[in-house]
Amino acid sequence: MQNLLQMSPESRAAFERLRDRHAGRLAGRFEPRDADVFWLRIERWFEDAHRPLLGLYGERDDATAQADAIFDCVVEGYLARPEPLRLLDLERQLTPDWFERPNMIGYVFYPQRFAGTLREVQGRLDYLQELHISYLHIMSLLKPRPGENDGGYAIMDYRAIDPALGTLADLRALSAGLRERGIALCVDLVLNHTAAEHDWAARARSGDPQYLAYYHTFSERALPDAFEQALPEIFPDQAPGNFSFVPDMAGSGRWVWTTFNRYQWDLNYSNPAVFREMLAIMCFLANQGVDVLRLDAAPFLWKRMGTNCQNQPEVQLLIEAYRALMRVIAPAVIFKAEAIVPPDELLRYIGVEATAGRRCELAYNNQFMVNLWSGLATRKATLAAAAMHMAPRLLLGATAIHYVRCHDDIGWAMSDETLCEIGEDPQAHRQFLNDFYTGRFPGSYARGDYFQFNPATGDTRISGTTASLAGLEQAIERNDAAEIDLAISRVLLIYGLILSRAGIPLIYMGDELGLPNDPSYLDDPEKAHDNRWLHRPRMDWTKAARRHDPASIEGRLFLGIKRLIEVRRAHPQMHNFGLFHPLWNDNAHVLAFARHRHDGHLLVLANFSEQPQSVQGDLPHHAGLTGELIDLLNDTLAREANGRIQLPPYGLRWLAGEGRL
Ligand code: OTU
Repeated sequence: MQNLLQMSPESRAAFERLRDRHAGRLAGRFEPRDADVFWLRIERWFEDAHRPLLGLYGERDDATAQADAIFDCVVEGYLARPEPLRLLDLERQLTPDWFERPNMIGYVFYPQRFAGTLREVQGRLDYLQELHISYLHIMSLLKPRPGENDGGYAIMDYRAIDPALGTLADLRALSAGLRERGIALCVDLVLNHTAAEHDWAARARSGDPQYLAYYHTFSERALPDAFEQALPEIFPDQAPGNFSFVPDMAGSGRWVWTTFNRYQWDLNYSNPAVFREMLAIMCFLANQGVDVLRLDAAPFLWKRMGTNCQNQPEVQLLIEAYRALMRVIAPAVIFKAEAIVPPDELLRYIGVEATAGRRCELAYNNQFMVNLWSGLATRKATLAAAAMHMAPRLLLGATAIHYVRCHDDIGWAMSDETLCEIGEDPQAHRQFLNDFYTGRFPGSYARGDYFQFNPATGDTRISGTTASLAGLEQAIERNDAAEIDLAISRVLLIYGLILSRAGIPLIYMGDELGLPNDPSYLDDPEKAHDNRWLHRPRMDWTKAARRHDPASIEGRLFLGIKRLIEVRRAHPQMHNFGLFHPLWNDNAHVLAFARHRHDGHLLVLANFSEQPQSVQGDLPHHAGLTGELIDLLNDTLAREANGRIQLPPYGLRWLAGEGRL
């Protein structure tokens, strides 16, 4: 009632219409309390959904009918929500910080590469539980187009599972199995584009005007040419340009907007029918037991002439509308923005400050990821420290995914501003990192490859697994025990750092065993042109079998990461909801930051060099920590005889103490 009274007259009218259309149906289907739950939730979120919908589609003559149709879809979603998930909705509403807790540990893989079918994945869940995984991102689940499919990011049917992996029943069984183990399931929602073979695309191709309006298509080059003026290329060497000519389309052929590959057709979100279709797909996936929807390529959803067609304000309206509507249907479900964009842009994707609770709960912290690799290459923490000073100090109900690498390449998207601030020339620094991580820089230990080298601009990105980029592959090949030690310490340092931060740390499958680059993709004609497959190796279960042997490389990494996870889980300071306090200190090799909560205080120190380092003894005082400090990772006292705090090569310290907020 409260929320109803606060609605704008327009929203209230739309709400009343919805009630007239559906009150009887809901009352007929549910116990009174479950019908009430629907009306309470929709009252709460109506305005939050209606306002952005009017912003997006309000100028249309049929705006009212379009909005009504979208709200009808919400009723259908709620009616279809299965009972165990309805209970989960209530549980998560009572535990809104469920994804912000210290026990959240993420893991990501291609099911085919981890185990095989979804049933086979289910058979391997014990392995994940050993690492206390509580968030599992399974990529590439839905039915892709046949043949080349961009690693599963070209979907032909959003309501079917890739037949090579199993069926929808298998997905439901897997998600139920995960739920029993307390593991949330994240699935990609590829919402920027469909495969060219999707039913909508097939109808558009045949000239059906209703479906032509689902995509951005052009009979002549004039508009594409005008757009191209300001558009970058995402895959310049495998898919140059942003438009593809489809010769048999609507008679004489048309140009279709294809930001990524020619077989990935960008959807037209200025058409409310597209919005509604994707909402229905979100409901469908949520109702199969998906907990986290990863909004793939979110920045690209809205096009505007004269811009790079990324991060347009309408993208945020789309996210806000989807966010509010899904909260009515499935409050257990959260959104993760896949937006690999500069930090100030990124903050618009998650709900911070004025937008708290209205946008995505999660977003990848790409900045921290690239700064970790930059830190290892330069042996300096300066860039990561400078970037941290720009980050928000307090997050509530939203947080970051911290990761070391993912299935994509590493692009050096650190902000130019921060690079200049620490005295680095942005272009020269990126060039150095490219040289370093492809092993071209003298003395580099890394074994990576260029990804999408663009001769026009000199831009490139990097492919390679964590182990290979951190020097393990080379050290093993040279049989150099000291180098192996260092490489292992590097991997543990960067994984330790993502485990030190707020939010969800995300392990890429196989990094915990040091899996090296896998060049076998070159033998597969569907993959050979895309060297991101270099760092998407198959799980090596023979190596995994050595994970409990502390003398093996696999054991040192696996047990090392596992221990960090266990310490993290045990300490409330690791909860996302706390104050974050980045710190400068007197040693450029050492990254320092503090985390404060009413129930615990922590100073994190990380040494990016292969030499022992130390920092000023009064750093804890500057960080707001008092009294005796205990290192949670080895139970020792922190301060040494000379008053300085010592760190071993690539050392990480988690110093806990008393403090003030
Ligand atoms: C995403 O990545 C996926 O992670 C990729 O695997 C897909 O190929 C792609 O979308 C298309 O579906 O540009 O280089 O800001 O950086 O969406 C990878 C977001 C990408 C983009 C991101 C994209």
